[in-house]
Amino acid sequence: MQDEYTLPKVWTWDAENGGEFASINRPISGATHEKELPVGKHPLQLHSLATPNGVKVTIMLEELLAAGHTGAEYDAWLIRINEGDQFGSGFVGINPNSKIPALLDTKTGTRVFESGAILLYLAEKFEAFLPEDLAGRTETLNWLFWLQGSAPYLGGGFGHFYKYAPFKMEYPINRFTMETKRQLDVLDKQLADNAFVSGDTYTIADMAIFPWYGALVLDIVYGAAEYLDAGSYTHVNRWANEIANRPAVLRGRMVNRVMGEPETQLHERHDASDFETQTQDKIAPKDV
Ligand SMILES: N[C@@H](CCC(=O)N[C@@H](CS)C(=O)NCC(=O)O)C(=O)O
Repeated sequence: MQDEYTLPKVWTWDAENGGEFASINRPISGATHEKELPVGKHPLQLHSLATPNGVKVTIMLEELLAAGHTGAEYDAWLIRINEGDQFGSGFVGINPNSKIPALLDTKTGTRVFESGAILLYLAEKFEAFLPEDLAGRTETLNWLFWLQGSAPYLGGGFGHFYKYAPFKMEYPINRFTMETKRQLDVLDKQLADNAFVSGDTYTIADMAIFPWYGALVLDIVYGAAEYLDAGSYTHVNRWANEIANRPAVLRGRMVNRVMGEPETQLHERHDASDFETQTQDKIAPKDV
């Protein structure tokens, strides 16, 4: 048994806590340095990284383009969160919460932060991937909000203690494994009766949930599929495989990606042709 933690009267910040993210986590908000954001040629300027939260948005943008919404052309700029880019003054100006993804619609000057809000903004702007009838729209938003509330238990809870904490601790791993499996069971039951998460059609709810729970069962995040017995969630697996093979999803997962095989990494995306010419294997063959 690990030593019990004796609470001090008042908590103080121990910057070197040994955890994977100790260098970027702080108990205060706001910018640490002045840095303007670059602006590209398209109305939509995305500042992001290909984490599950970031990928939700690049999947949506690629799906919109694939569906013929040419107004969804976008520039995707890389925010390296482990180097502190999210604390630059320009980024904090479009997201005071200093977390990717963040979007600026230069046509209207609208800033959008929180990945769920970005998906909803784009769905409403282009009238796509969100049912128009109130009942269908509400069911889609039920699942979008479900994801935004649930994923922190998967990422900040299970993923953190299973993979990133400085050592393995039974109590938090048990607690968050229990909750993660409960959430997978919720999804599995929903997908037993529905082709997509909110019904018969593919919506922003699928785009939000796939990068977390789809990636979990396909063993793309945390390497925990065996530990969670992820194969037993057969309906989640069926749905995840189908979504993973959509061309727009394959492209969306490449944008702002800085890990994995060089041909899967498109650090910045400014044009549809970048997928063919600007991946890391093409632009920096020896330097990746
Ligand atoms: N609820 C937010 C969560 C965003 C989030 O946690 N982003 C992480 C990467 S996945 C981040 O930017 N972390 C940087 C930091 O915490 O400093 C959303 O859905 O957009």
